[in-house]
Amino acid sequence: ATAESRPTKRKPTHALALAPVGSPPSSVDGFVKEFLRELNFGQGVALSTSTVNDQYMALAKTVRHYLMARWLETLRRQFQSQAKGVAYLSAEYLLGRQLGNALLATGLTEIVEEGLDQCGIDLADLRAQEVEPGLGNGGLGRLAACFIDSLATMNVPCVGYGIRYQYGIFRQTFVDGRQVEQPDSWLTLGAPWEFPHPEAAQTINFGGHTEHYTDTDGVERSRWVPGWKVKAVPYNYMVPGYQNGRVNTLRLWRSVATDAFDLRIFNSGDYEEAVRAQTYAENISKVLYPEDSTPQGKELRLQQQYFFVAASIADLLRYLLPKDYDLHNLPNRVIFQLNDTHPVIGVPELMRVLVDEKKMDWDEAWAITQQCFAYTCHTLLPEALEVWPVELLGRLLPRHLEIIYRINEEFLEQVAERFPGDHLRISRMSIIAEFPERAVRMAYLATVAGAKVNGVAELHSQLLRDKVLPDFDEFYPGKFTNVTNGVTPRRFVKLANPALSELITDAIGVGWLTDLERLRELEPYATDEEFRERFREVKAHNKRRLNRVLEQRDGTSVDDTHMLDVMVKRLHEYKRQTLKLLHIVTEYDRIISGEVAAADITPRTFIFGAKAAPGYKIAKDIIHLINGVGSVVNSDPRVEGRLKVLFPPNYNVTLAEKVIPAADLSEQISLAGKEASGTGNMKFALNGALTIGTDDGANVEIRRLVKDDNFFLFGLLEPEVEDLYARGYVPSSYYEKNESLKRAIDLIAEGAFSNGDRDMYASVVGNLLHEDRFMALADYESYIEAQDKVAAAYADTEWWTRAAILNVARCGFFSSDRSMRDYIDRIWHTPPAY
Ligand code: CGF
Repeated sequence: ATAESRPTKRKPTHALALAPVGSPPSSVDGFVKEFLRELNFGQGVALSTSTVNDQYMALAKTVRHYLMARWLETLRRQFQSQAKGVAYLSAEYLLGRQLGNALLATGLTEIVEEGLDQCGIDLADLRAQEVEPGLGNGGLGRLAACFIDSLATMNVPCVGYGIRYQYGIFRQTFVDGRQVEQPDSWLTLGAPWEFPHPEAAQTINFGGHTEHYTDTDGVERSRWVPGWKVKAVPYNYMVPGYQNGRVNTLRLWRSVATDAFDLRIFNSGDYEEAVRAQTYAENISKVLYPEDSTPQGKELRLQQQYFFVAASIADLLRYLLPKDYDLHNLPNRVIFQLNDTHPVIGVPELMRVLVDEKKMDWDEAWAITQQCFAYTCHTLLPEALEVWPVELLGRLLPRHLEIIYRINEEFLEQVAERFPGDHLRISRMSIIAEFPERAVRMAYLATVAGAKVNGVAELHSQLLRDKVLPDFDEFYPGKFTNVTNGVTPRRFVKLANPALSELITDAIGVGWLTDLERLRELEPYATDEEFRERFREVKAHNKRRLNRVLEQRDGTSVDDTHMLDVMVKRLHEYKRQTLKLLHIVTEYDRIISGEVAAADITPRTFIFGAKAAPGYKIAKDIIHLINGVGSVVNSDPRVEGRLKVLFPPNYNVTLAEKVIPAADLSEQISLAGKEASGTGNMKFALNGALTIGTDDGANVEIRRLVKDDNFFLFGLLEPEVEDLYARGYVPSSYYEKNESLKRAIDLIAEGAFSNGDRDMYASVVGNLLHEDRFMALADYESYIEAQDKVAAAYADTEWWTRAAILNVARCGFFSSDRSMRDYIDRIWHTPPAY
């Protein structure tokens, strides 16, 4: 070819570089081409030699391509418009599997199914290959995942910030009925949904000391001279909205050693020491702390908290704001939502950045900070409110401790001014506790700094104001508000329960998935016999589906003629798995004592799913007991198979998506005043299970909406609980008074579930009889009565189905879209930005 005919190598023009990338064609052919290309060029294999994992990886990356243009476009518009957005700070995101959600968001499911079929691949096999990122413990982490889903679907700008733990929540196995924890190696087979950006790493400092100096402008300033540092490397994840063309970002941080740090040690010739330093740095994001609701106060935990919050604040200032941005406008650009106290160290961090680094005046910086943070409290248990010893905080973050002291000093001056001479109040409200050791009360710091403080259900928010932070409520009128939790209907109805979703759409048309209150239109169908029949067919279908899963993973099954009675949640004394167990033992005792014939008992399969924190001894003993009871009940011929107890190990989001749609009865039986909200309760009701529950958390609102007749209420009310505590609670008196309770406890104590061994469950029995902090024995009688009503009601199939349909129809309120609207209206003021 002559020089003239040779194609010229032209650089892309500016316009081209800026043009959004195109998506692959949304056709079966287009998909297959793209998928095979990924398989060949991405995985380096031919279809004929590819493994299921290769195919899964290729599929995930192909689906990513379909989201990419929307993602880049979202980022571009966000930067351009600088519209106010949410920076959701959460140490946990319990995401669940990503593939199904991405397919749903892009509307590609059918095309992919058909395309894969042409390649001889079953989509279901590839779905099953995905290991869910278990980067959370329970409700709090799952809530964060629901919220970012809703914000993307509602077109609200949001970046989720968190930690990319190398090991998420442990994998639970049972050995002789006891919980054994295994590491959760979720990254081993590849992580196709993440995008690492080492070039955008942030340096995070720790330790050292502070210095005070006079600046060139004559102002007294402070600076932090850190002792050691690590690098925070961001990993981006797509957060696609539901079929709306928007993709928000979740940015999770991984810790690695800084090059400089390494180099210095390498140069000194100490190779071993250098490797140790590397490991030390990487430890920060190594593992999720498996404590739910009871923080352990470990140093590494504080390192994690500061690590991700400091990285996130620096990231936001560096990448999401234009150069020379006037930080006085920050409150118009971002609101940092503190998901519990875990990220509260972000408050002194923002102050440090503004005052020490950006040289802003303290008062100005404080005014900005107070508008930029809002705090969600998720608990009522005093032991769950995080407190950091001053010694530890000062050693790890000396400058932050100084800042906290100053915030506290100024705050207490205000308190003293308002309440002169009220020293008790001042010590009650101090951010620094003096006993049993000097420590920073993170919830107080968050309350003082936050523009708003919210609880997570009506009752919880009320108790928060009345019992946990009453002084603060008085001091800051209007600061406290409630936002009742919610769950995303995309994952927990559409993806988890396609059969029900289809039935709903057949009845009321499309649109309900993004406007869940429309489920109300189902109400008239509750009285439609044919609809009820179809509704029951959906449940039966979901039970069969669950069976296939259980058979495959554990070799167990649910009898599909049984009522499915489910209690899935973290193992915690306040949630009262023991109360559920006492009910099962009572049913068993009724049969073996001859009180009722097995044939006259409503056949039930009980499913438990629960992880116990590895150091929580009594919780682990309870797990052991559940398994003990299960193995005896399941194999006793006198029971005639009418009762069955299943405890599939390693309950997680993936299993929840199969268990919840199959359930008939949802157990929400915490002691009144102890469960902040619960979100499992919402998922069950939306999937047509009836609730047996106490007047606690969001149960209160569920019951109000579905109406009393369609909810099995039992137990003490919160004021009665308080009253009973005050009068002196004696659990053994209930044991003495109630014959069937006595028999149930005696059966356990005498070894009926431990081959006659009376020691095996002595800790649980002793705890119930002599301590019973959460009053299981006090609520036993009322619980059994309610369970008897459940059994009778279940026998009336038509009544039960009607009530189940009404539960679905009336629970649209519990969409996390509604929660987000409430946050937006009352706290964030971040309207949609397209
Ligand atoms: O947060 C919880 C859950 N354990 O993660 N709290 N914390 N911490 C509460 O106990 C639940 O009641 C609540 O639903 C959940 C999310 O707000």
